[in-house]
Amino acid sequence: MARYKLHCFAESGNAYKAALMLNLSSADWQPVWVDFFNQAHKSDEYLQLNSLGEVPVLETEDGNFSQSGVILDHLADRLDCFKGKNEVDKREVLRWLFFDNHKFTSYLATLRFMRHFGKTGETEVVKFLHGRVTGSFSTVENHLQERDFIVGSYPTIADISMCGYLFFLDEAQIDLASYPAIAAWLERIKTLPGWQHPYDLMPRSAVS
Ligand SMILES: N[C@@H](CCC(=O)N[C@@H](CS)C(=O)NCC(=O)O)C(=O)O
Repeated sequence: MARYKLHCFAESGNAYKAALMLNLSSADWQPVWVDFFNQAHKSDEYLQLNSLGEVPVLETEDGNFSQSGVILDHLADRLDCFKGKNEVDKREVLRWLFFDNHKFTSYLATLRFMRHFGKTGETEVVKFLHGRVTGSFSTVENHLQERDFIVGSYPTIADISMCGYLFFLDEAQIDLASYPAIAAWLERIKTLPGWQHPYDLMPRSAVS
């Protein structure tokens, strides 16, 4: 049995953050597919695993963890990689994890869901989300003009978290042409040994 079991589905950028970390770290892991589009994450069985009713969950020898940021933090500690190298960088990693969860992933994931899976058309809500996404992209673009990775010269879990939905940008209908520093950063992430696209790393639903 693998050391880590990741409850996930390939369309999930949040699950991808954990899967990518596991793969980049050469960890012994296996995916456990969650039938998200049939609401498996709201079943009694799944709620026993994660009372938040969210994907991902990582099963480990220390216990089960949910929230991708918590999972990344745990793995960085346990596997001793992709951590901040000093006190300032450690806080910088946390700063960007919070930013990602609040302003970056949250709006982008919802925008992509509405456009690609919900097929809602360009409603007022979609237009609002598009504005929030492009605003946060500008912030990240400015930040990355000065550095190769989120905290500086080396990759950390902040990069792994922030890039979670950026390999689905076609589905979100966001064009990177206006964000060359983000595009270059993504190319750097793709060269890390063990990088794979989310659709190659986790089981995919038949309906997506
Ligand atoms: N902040 C959480 C977000 C997790 C999340 O929202 N996951 C989605 C799938 S990508 C989900 O399970 N949504 C179900 C729901 O919101 O009820 C994390 O980083 O893990």
